[in-house]
Amino acid sequence: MKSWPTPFVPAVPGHGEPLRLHDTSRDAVVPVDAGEVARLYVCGITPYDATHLGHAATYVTFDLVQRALRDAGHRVEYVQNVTDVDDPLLERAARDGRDWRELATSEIDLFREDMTALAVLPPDAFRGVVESMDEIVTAVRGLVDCGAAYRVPVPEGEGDGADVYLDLATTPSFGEVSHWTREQMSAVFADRGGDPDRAGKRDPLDPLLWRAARDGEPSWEDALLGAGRPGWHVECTAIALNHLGHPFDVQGGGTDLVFPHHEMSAVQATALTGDPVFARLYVHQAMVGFDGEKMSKSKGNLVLVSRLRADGVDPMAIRLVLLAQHYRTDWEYTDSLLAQAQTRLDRWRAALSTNGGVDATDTVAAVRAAVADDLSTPRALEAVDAWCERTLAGEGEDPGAPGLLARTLDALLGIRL
Ligand code: 5CA
Ligand code: ZN
Repeated sequence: MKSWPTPFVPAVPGHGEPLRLHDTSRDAVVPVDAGEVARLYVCGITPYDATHLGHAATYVTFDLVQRALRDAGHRVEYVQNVTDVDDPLLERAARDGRDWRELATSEIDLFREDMTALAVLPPDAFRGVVESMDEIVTAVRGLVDCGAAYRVPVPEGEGDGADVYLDLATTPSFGEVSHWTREQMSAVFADRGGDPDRAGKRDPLDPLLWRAARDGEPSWEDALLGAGRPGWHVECTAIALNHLGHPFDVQGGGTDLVFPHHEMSAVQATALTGDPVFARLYVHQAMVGFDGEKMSKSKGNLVLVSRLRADGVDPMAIRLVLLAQHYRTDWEYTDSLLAQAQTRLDRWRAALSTNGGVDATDTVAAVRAAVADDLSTPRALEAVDAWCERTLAGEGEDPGAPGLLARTLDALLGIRL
């Protein structure tokens, strides 16, 4: 599907340092070590409600990854999916008496607007599940063919097909993304879309690959699988393999996706390709909370990007709220964080609209170094604050400094003043 407009990214003299990121599977900060082309897959939205600040944090984080990779001289191939058919979307559409397709379309449109306003670089391929059905079916069939999947007949009265599950007993790499214990896995599986109590499964954690058609649910015909729709994880397995190949460099999303989603996407890919590595790095954005809980569409404790925009908040201030936090630390949104970001933005605007300022060479280097060091954006912001304070105090008369720093903020942090 179409994504959204690409903002212009100015060139900054010189080159960024090689990017280092925290890899969940090794629990260490490691060099991304991409080739000339860096390949990035980020898990996209399930479009049943509007973009909240947690989503925005995730997409801004991987926007920074893209910007840092480009600055270090890579070309970036970036793929993002849209879960435009899945239980939460169908449930919300049913609850609100709306057509699920129409709900998805309107929320995807709003997401595009939010991403555009936040100056997030678009993916090269923005792929919905519905439009990717053939590739996903091919992946499920492949898992059946190689003996990694089994069928469980639909319970009586619900339909006459069979659901298809991955047989985790056939996937020895299971656990290598999260390194969680069975207890940890079992504790969250049901809350995160799993069905541990489904009768007939070989292992309660086996993930659903294909859900046979039920009355009133959308389904797609397949000669081998029967009518049905895909389980969640296999969409990302199929879309990533088809659009990026394997292994690719970075698999991204929020920490709520470490298990089961990224674990299952990876084992399914390994079962299909024989390649033990699906993504070289698994990078996760910490959870953004509000009112004492993870911000989530299902809980409804949302601060929406579109609501803030409608209230007249400058999208660059929203972006600065996000950049003021390190992506690996959970945090809670408060109005005072927004007020601080607005104050900072005003300060930066004032300093960068002077005719001259302190030589910006060291500040540019400090911003680059901070971003390349596991996206240490709070440190990058402090370096800019320091330059602004000195410049506003009248130190320095370098006429090129404000322009150079403004281009750096635009290119590396996506802050356009
Ligand atoms: N469609 C699936 C991924 S394939 C999904 O998780 N959709 S989502 O709409 O629930 O979330 C979209 C992205 O935002 C995911 O990467 C998710 O990890 C991230 N996310 C969701 N809630 C938060 C939050 N409170 N803080 C940070 N990131 C979040
Ligand atoms: Zn995903």
